[in-house]
Amino acid sequence: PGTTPNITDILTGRCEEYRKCLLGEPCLPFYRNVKCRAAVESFFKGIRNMDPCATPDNAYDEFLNMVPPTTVRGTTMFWSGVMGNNIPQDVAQVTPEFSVLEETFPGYMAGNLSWCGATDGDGTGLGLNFTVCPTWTSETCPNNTKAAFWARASKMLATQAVGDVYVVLNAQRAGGAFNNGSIFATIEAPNLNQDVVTNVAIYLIPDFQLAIPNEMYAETCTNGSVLYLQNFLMNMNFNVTCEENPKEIMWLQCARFANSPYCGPYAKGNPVV
Ligand code: NFD
Repeated sequence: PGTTPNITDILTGRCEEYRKCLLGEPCLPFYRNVKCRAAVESFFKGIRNMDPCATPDNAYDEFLNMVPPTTVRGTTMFWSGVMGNNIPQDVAQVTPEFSVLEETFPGYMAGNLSWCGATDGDGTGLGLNFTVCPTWTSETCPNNTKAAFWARASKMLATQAVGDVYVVLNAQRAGGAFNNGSIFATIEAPNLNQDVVTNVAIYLIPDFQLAIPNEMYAETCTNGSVLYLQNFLMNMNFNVTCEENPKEIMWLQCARFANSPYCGPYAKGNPVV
């Protein structure tokens, strides 16, 4: 895939926006003192002149310690398998009760950007590739520059989460709503802290674009990989709740996909007229 050629300017601009609390997100006094030039420099420091498929796990640690992801108690929302329409991100943006990684300082800075290291140089002398980056697959390019970033930021998000947390899963995801190889499964869930997380609420949502009438869910809260996830979390001593098609998410899905059979009078839970 292509890269974001003016990534340095974008990162700097977004850093200034966040630092100055222009985004309306919970904005800590700590962030006011962030030096954006230094932050952007540290973002690149660990990946310059590096093989884009052999990024060290800790490549972004200096950066992430300068602008750590933080969320308000009881609001942290994870998602997995539902990226296509940005539904969790958009719900979180207009719902103060939910905070996703993409709303945190590092998540906002890096959101929707593409970048990678380069060992052979591309003439810019920056040790980055401004033309093309290898596609992520676990087989061909497991430790890619971008994957390492989201993995580490996700780990920090999970580690700092306190109170009730949420995870939005796609009931119709091929292979199961809870995917064993996902970042949620491998990094976020295992780094939640049993001592401070009071409940893990699973929000199981249908894929409104794939919606097939009369087949409400491929998975429910009581079968398949979602049941497995609940047992996994309960064995880790977490309180767990699970809700199918929760109204907290559905309102936005129905605003976007108003003709879906999951919306309107025939949707589950709504009175038949
Ligand atoms: P997904 P998830 N390496 O829908 N997050 O649970 C690379 F390179 O399956 C945010 O994996 O959900 N890409 C962002 C990967 C990105 C890998 C990633 C991997 N090992 C994670 N695994 C973001 N904002 O861009 C998955 N991907 C790609 C955090 C996959 O191709 C969020 O806090 C797809 O484009 C969220 O709770 C995207 O990552 C959770 O991790 C999502 O894969 C979602 O990761």
